[in-house]
Amino acid sequence: MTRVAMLAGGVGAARFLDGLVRVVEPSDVTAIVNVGDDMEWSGLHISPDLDTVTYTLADLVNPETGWGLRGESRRTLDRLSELGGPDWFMIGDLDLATHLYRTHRLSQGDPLSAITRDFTARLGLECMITPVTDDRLRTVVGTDAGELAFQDYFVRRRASDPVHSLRFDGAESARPAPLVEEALNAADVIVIAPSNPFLSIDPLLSVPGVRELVIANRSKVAAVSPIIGGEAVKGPAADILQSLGHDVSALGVARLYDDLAEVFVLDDADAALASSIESETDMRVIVMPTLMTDVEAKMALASGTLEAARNVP
Ligand code: FO1
Repeated sequence: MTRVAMLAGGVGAARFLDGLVRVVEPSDVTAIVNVGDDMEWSGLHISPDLDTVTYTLADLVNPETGWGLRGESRRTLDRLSELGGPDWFMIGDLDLATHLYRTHRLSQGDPLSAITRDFTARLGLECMITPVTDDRLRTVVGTDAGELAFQDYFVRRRASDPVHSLRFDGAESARPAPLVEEALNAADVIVIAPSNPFLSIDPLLSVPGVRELVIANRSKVAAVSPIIGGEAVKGPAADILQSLGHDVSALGVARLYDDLAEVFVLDDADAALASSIESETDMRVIVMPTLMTDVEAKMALASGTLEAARNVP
C-alpha cells in the first residue's frame, strides 16, 4: 500500500494523476487542488482546476483542450454572446451543469470540499479530490496593464502580459480544507505535480500551514519538472520564469523547490542539468521520460516517481 498526496494544478497534474491511479489503489490517492484560478462567471462559481482533474480521471475530459467536457457544444455561450453577455471564457453546455450544481450548493452554505467529494463520488471516482481550502483564494497577476484577475490574464489576454508579481488574495486568512493536513501527514509519498510553480503550486503553498507541512515531510516529497528543454509543456511557466528573473530551465524550477522536495524528476532531454541541480541543491535527481503522451507514459512516470521517492538512500 502506497498512500500518495499530490499538490495539483490543472492539465499537467490531471495527466499525472491519470497514470497514478492506475499504478496504486485510487482510494490511497488524495489530490490537493489549486483554487487560485477560480472565478465568478455570470453569477456562477467556476473551479477550473478541480474540474480538469475530475473530468480527466472520469475519462470525460475534452482531449483536444485538456479542460472542459468531451462532445459539448457552445450553443449556450453563443446565445449568451448574442445577448451581450461575456463570451471570452468558453463554458460548454455540459460543463455548465457542473457550475450550476456547485453554485447552488455553495449558495446553500455547503463547503467546496464537500461539494467536490459528492460530485466526484457521483462520477464514480475512488480517489480523493479536494480543494486546498474552502475559503476564498484568488491569484492576482501583476502586469504592465495593472493587476489582473487570474482568468483575465490567462484566458482573456492569452497570458501575453509579462508577469511582474503574483499575489494570492485571501491566503492570509484561508484555512486548509478538512482532508489536506491529514493527507499530507499520512502520505508515504507527496508529489508536486508537473504544474506551473508560480500559478498552480505557489497558491497551494500560500495557504497557512501547507508549506510548513510539505517542508516537515520533505523526505517523502518528489517534484516533477514542468519544464522540458527550457520550455513549458503547456502554458506560460517559461515566460514567467523569465519575467521574474529565474533561469528558464528545469534548474530554475529545481531552485524553487529545494526546501520542499527530496527528489526532483527531470526529463531525459535535460539529463545534462542533473549534476548542476545535485550540486546546487539538496535534492536527488532522477532522470526519466516525463512527457505524458499516452497512458503507458503516464503510468511509467507515476511509478518511476513513486519508486524514486520511496527509495531513500
Ligand atoms: N482555458 C482557455 O484557454 N480558454 C477558455 O476559454 C477556457 C475555459 C474554461 C472553462 C472551464 C474550465 O474548467 C477551464 C477552462 N479553461 C479555459 C482552462 C483554464 O482556464 C486554465 O487551464 C486553468 O485555469 C489553468 O490551470
